[in-house]
Amino acid sequence: MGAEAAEIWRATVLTVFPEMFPGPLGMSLAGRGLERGLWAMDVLDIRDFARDKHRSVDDEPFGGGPGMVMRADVVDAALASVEDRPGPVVYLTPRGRALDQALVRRLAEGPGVSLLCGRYEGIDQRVLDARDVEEVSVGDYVLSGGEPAAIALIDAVVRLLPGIMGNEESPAEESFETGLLEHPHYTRPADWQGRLVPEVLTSGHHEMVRRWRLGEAERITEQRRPDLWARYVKRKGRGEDRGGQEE
Ligand code: 6GU
Repeated sequence: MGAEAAEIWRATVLTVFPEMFPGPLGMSLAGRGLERGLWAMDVLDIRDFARDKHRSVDDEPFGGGPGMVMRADVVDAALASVEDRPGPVVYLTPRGRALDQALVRRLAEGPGVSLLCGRYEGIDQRVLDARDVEEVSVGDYVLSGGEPAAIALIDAVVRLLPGIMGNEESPAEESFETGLLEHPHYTRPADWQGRLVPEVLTSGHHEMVRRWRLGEAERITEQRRPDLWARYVKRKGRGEDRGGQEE
């Protein structure tokens, strides 16, 4: 039996701002995991794939208009350099499918991901058509580049990897895995400026605490996120034990 060394989950980032990485990913949970070799990250500078002496990665848009467009040939060379890496290639763009916990889970279960970060107005469409690239957005607002989105995606994936979370709650218990927003949390002091902690939480009655938290999570989800609530109610009606986003 070949004792194959398990490959660790690897993020490969393609960016014109490599100095943005690891950034926040070098700290806290993700940073400790990186130091301990529980995951790995390679950051490639797209500018290194430029061919001309000015190392230009962008040019004016055909048809006119503001901003610059990343060149197909440069991005293609950058993507060619990662094509043997395991896992999908994701282009971070507000035009993409919304990142949700289901996609995060799917990526965490795979061998890794290559993340293409765009800057400027976008990337020449022809290279996106020519290569197998999944477009992913982190929400309905515009960032000045894909880098903060890549950091958010990697953070969300890495915290699900084996060994990262330690003694903390299992991901199965938390928001978006249950399909509900989180219940409120309280710590000492029990009386803060006359505001008291809900009595049930100091009762020591674990089943009552569990039921109270579920009730609060349901109340808050129904109030704030009718979209999540409708899905939760539907799944509960079908007797499914796990909420959250479907694959
Ligand atoms: Cl993935 N990129 C940029 N530039 N803006 C975004 C985004 C991504 N997701 C939401 N806004």
